[in-house]
Formats: sequence, structure tokens, C-alpha cells
Amino acid sequence: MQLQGKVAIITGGGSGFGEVTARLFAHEGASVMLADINGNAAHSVANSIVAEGGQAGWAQCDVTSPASAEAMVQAAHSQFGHVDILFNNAGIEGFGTVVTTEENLWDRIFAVHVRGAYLCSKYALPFMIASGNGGSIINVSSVAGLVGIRNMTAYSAAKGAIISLTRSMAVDFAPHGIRVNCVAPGTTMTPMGHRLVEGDTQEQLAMRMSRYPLNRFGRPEEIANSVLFLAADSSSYVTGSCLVVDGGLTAV
Ligand code: 1HS
Repeated sequence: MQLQGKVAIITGGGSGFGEVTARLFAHEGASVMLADINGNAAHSVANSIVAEGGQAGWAQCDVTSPASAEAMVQAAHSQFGHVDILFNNAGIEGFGTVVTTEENLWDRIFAVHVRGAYLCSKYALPFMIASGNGGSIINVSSVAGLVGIRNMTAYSAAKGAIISLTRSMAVDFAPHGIRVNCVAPGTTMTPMGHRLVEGDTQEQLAMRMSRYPLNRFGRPEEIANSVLFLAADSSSYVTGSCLVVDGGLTAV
């Protein structure tokens, strides 16, 4: 039980990385607060974790709204008594070059990924600091934040910003024993990954797959295991890092 007695907030907890990570965290002994803009999805994952003997709560939350992010963090603290781990996982995809990306899509992508991680951290950190027990924040970057991925300019720029945000937060909160890291996955078979792949022609899919030396896309559990490592004490000397979980894409 690597997270026994810990309280973890997971944004985007209703599906994808968030759902799979929440189930793993609960299995490792954490109480999990599932936050999602789709409240029904968060509720249903929380119910299923509780039915399996875990501890879970849920909140409908728009991470781009200060009031919504603050209320969600407060709810986690009220329900479970402390906040130890924050997985800033909420994210959306979007496509286009700088020429073809609509301004509202650009703003929405930055709002969900960057403003969302900023706001949830802003409201969770005071609880972590007050506890005196340190904490762990895990953000989600992407291979798109490290190398150029065609036609995903806003997404790539936001995922690059997440790496800088991670380093900056790591430096600011290290004195409180709070570690901040990010993961950088490649295409993974979540609902988002399926949408990416399903939009491909056969030729595009072959080209996408050919970038992965391990010759397959990621499984959500493989990302969740990396997030667990960063959340748990096994990574006690790791902060400000970006753990690349990409089947070798960025090694080529
Ligand atoms: C969406 C996810 O963050 C990965 S970006 C797409 C990378 S690739 O599979 O098209 O090379």
C-alpha cells in the first residue's frame, strides 16, 4: 500500500488517465477526490471505487474557474481532512497550425491545461503547506511538449508550458517538502487517444505508430503506474522532473 492514509485530488477523474489513476491510487490506500467537468462521470467512477471497498468522493468542477476549483479543493479537504496529492490531469485535445487554429480554441486549450493546473495548485497548496507533511503534485505534459507534433500547435505550446510550470512550482515549494513533477506520455489508449487514432487514415495511423520504437501505443495503466511513482514516497528525491512515458518516441 504505497499511498496508505493519503488524500489525492484527481482532476479529469471521470475518464482516461484520471479514472485509471484514481482506481490505482485507491487500491494503494489513498482516499481520492474525483473532479471532472462531467460530474456524472466523476460520480460514477467514485461509486465504483467505493463499491470495491475504496474511499472516494466526487465533484463537478471546471478547473478554469477559480470559484469551481476552490470549491472542489475545499470539498476534498472537508470530506477527507487533508490534501496530500494533486494530480492535475484535466485536459483536452485540439488541432491546427498557427494559421488554422481558431483563437477561441487556442484560449480554451491554454485555459484547461495551464490555467487549470495553476488554479487547482493555487487552492490545494495552502492545505499541503499547513499540514506540514509535504505533498506531491503531478502535472500532465506530453511528448507534444517536447518535440514538434504536426497540427497540434496550441496543445503542444500548452504542454510545453506545463513543463515550465512544473519546474517553477518545484522550486517555489521545495522548502515545504512539496514535490512537483510531470509525466509526458505519447499517444495512449484513453478516450482521447482513441479519438486521435480514429481520425487517422490507414496511412496516417501507420505513420503515427512508426514513431514508437516499442511499436505500440501506451496503455493507460502504464501512465498511471508512473504517476503513482511520482505521488508515492518511492520518488522522495524527485522534484521538478518530467518523466517521459512514450514507448521511446522522443529517443529517436
Ligand atoms: C495526445 C498525446 O499527448 C500525444 S500527442 C501525439 C503524438 S503522436 O502519437 O502523433 O506522435
